[in-house]
Amino acid sequence: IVVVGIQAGLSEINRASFPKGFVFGTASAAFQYEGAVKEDGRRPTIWDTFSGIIIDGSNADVAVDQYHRYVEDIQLMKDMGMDAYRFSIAWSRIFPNGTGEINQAGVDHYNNLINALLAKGIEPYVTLYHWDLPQALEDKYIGWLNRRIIKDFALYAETCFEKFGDRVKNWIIFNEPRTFTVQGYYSGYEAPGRCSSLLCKVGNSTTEPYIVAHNVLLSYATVADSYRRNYKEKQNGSIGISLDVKWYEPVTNATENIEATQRAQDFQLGWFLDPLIFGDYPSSMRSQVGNRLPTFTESESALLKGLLDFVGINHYTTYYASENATNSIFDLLNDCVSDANAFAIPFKDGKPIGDKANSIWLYIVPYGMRSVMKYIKEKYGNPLVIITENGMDDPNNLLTPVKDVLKDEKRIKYHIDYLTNLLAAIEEDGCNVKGYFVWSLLDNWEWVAGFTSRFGLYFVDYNDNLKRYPKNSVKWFKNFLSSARS
Ligand code: PSG
Repeated sequence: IVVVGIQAGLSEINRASFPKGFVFGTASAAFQYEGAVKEDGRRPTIWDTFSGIIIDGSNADVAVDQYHRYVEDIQLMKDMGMDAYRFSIAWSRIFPNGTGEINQAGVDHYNNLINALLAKGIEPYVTLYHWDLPQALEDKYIGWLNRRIIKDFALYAETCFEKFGDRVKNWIIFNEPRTFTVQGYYSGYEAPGRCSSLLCKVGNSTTEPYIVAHNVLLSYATVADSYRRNYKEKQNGSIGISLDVKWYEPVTNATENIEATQRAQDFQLGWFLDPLIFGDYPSSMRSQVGNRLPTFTESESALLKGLLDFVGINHYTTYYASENATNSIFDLLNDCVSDANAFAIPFKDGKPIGDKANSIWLYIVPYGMRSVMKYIKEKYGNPLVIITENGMDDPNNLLTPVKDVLKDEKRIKYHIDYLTNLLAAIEEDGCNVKGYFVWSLLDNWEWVAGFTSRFGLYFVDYNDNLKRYPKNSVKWFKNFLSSARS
């Protein structure tokens, strides 16, 4: 669409353009937001102890201090007219040692947060695992590499259903298992920093990612089955997972590139969604990975199928895919797909696929949103989808005055263009989508990028007591959301 102005009234879409009941919210994660890492009984997670590179040398001990400022932050959501807030619970606040005794102070904190949201009419969407594994379980049995984790994770999840499920109706069991599997156990760039290259002390990049993913899937099945049997009816909620999905566009129409593009998608979305919908890994994965890929028993496979009430999709960007197995640039671009014998980059003939945001991997390609939605509809039988993350970042430019950083017209255009494509997917392609969450409410601690990346609708002043300031995109969303609901 042609963007003629920044006010929603002047762009062609607003809330009323979306189907009845469509939910708009912002998203966050405990480790990136809370801080207060030593308070109220919380014990360390694998991200507190992570010894890999954080590019600005920062840590998340304070982060953006949401642990203490959630009342103020909820008011910011309310000011925009947001319907919902997606946040994650820190496992190590509920069970500081991963298992064993419940920490009541941790339960109290999330009760307060949930009650404060509901008091303002904001619906909580709760992620149970956004990468912050209690260090105690890493020490005890190497965390996700050991099947023992299934039982401990199920205890944690059931405790959350038990304590919060009377008020929380939307559960996202895992955030982006592919990202933490690949970055934590293949490249080693993220916690727990295991890999076979010199970067890591221990690990095995060729086998561990597949073992971890397998244990994550079995954990999902155990938890979702328990929710369905013991809580769903009583609590009347729904349960899903958030998967990171780039759109892959074949770099040319050559058959080998089209086939490579399909393999790249199988190794990304299919790795997790095929088991959860069809009961097994994609056949391309089984043939390419061979005996390094764990297998499901018949009963596991039967259990996995049909346990998703919705599919959460975190979508940001689109890359070109081609057949080509060997290139070290893989690691840099967060595309560990060498087993897929597919190569994906955001360039063709040296030209970028779209405008770049700040993150090295984030190119702006709005039509990818529509393509991903259509692909999911066609391949997986039109399941209910929620966009659990979409957004873009600006650099933390220390020389630009705050008042200029607040002029984020690029972010406004990003959301207009992605939302327009999402709407087309719903209206013209018949995709079943019921929500859109912006990553993120506030600038926050962006993992390896530390504080150098600003994804927020609100700016956070790291030099002045973490004060929050609305960027222009806040005004845009406020206007967009103030239109009458359809
Ligand atoms: C998501 C998508 C890609 C890379 C990283 C993420 N991609 O397409 O290459 S991580 C994801 C995460 C959240 C981050 C946010 C922005 O769930 O915690 O802060 O996106 O990176």
